[in-house]
Amino acid sequence: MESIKRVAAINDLSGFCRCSLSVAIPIISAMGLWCCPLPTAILSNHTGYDDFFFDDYTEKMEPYYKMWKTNNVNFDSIYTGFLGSVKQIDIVMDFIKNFKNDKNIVVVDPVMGDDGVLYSTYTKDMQLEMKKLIKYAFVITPNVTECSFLSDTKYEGEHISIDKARDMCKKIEGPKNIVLTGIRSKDKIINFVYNTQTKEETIVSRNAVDVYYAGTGDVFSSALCAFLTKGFNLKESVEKSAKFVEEAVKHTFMCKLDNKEGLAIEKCLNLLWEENL
Ligand code: PXL
Repeated sequence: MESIKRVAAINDLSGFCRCSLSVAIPIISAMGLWCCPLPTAILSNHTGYDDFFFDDYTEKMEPYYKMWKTNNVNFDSIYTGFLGSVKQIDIVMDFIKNFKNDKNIVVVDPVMGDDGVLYSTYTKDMQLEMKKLIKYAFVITPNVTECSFLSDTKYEGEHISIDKARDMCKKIEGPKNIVLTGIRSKDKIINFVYNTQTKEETIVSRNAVDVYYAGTGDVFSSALCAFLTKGFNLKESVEKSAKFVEEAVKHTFMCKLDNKEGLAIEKCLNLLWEENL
């Protein structure tokens, strides 16, 4: 009997916008994996809109996941994304201590900000706490803004040199691997993959489309987590995830859709099925 691998996805549920759990669930499921959500907050829409309803789920998270423990549930990977408070980051570390074993992997997307600024719900203390959480990760997937905050480096835009990318990654302590996403270079988007132990580095570049879509990082990290859970190595997983994002961006751009609403992944999910990428 073939078992279905499981991903514990710790992220918010934003009802309107393709981000966080609203993309993690379909992407992970489309790849034949079982996505088990642990919500961190429930929002009407993401915080990039001027107005949003935000229901913090901090107090519920522990009793929720303790039932998973009581019911002897286990996971092949643990994937964390948007977190709404310092306490929540601590709860996620406890979650990892409870569910990490010697086989499963931890993917931390340190969702903190974009374009050089932290998201409106993100405090300085949360930033410090995130530096602790990333120590548990097999891989983290910061964008240039998040990498700057995590490495205490001045943000100077998305057009950074590989030397600067490497310098920032070297300053980040804890995770085994870093995939620094969204570096811009002429008409390319570069993902800089850095192994903090062997110092090995890989550059994965794709064609850029000059529009920013909300939740693109969540789409990339969800796919990356799923490919890793399926057993692809990090380089293959980054290549396939980056290719998927490029296809989704091209499709969304072609359809002239609102960039605040995120990537129109619905008609691209078939690409994730088995050998389509
Ligand atoms: O895509 C990152 C993200 C996730 N969740 C929420 C957000 C954002 C970015 O704005 O607001 C609630």
